Amino acid sequence: MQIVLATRNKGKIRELARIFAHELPEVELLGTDNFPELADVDETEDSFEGNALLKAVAVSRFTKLPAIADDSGLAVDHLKGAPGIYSARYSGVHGDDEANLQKVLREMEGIANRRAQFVCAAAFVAPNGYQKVIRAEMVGELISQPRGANGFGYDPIFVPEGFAQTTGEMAPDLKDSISHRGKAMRELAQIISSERASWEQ
Ligand code: ITT
Repeated sequence: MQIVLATRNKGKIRELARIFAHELPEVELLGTDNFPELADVDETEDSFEGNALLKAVAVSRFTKLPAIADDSGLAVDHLKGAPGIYSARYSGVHGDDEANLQKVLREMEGIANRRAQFVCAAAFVAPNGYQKVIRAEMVGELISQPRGANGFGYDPIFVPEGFAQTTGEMAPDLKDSISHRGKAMRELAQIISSERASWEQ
């Protein structure tokens, strides 16, 4: 069984490959690199779920294969949910993790309420029109000095509830076991497996 991962984010690709190797070892995951003609998908929806579906539909249509997409981000309570769906381009430059993180830190300077959550919408779309979207979250707090070189994005400033380490300091398997992406993708993998008859014809 082949499924295309509809993402160009290297940090996500690493995590998705790990999670699916565990959950659906019989699946061969193809990256978007296998399809050089594939155009970038504009994320024009106003929700994580909407954008995840947009990406998965576009990639499944183009490749004629089932596709999985992840739309995710950091929602900070004091910033009324920002950067939210704009997490990848909060500083103005898409994918500049360091600049995005520094912008959040500047906006949180001196702020006592540091509660935030990572959100992931995981979408699966098959060529026969089958669609599924799962959303999951990981709650925690923002620190003011980045720590840890594992992970990507905002991981160096995020400490999950019940832990002392940032997700940037955690061993990859520990992050996967509690993360927004781990939870959403494990649930999605179970559905992909149990509903195979509905999306495979
Ligand atoms: P694709 O659309 O190609 O998948 P992207 O990076 O543009 O890649 P998103 O629009 O979903 O993807 O943005 C996700 C951003 O949210 C990502 O760039 C990080 O800044 C942040 N983010 C999401 N999950 C994260 C995690 O587990 N750890 C740290 N930061 C995360």
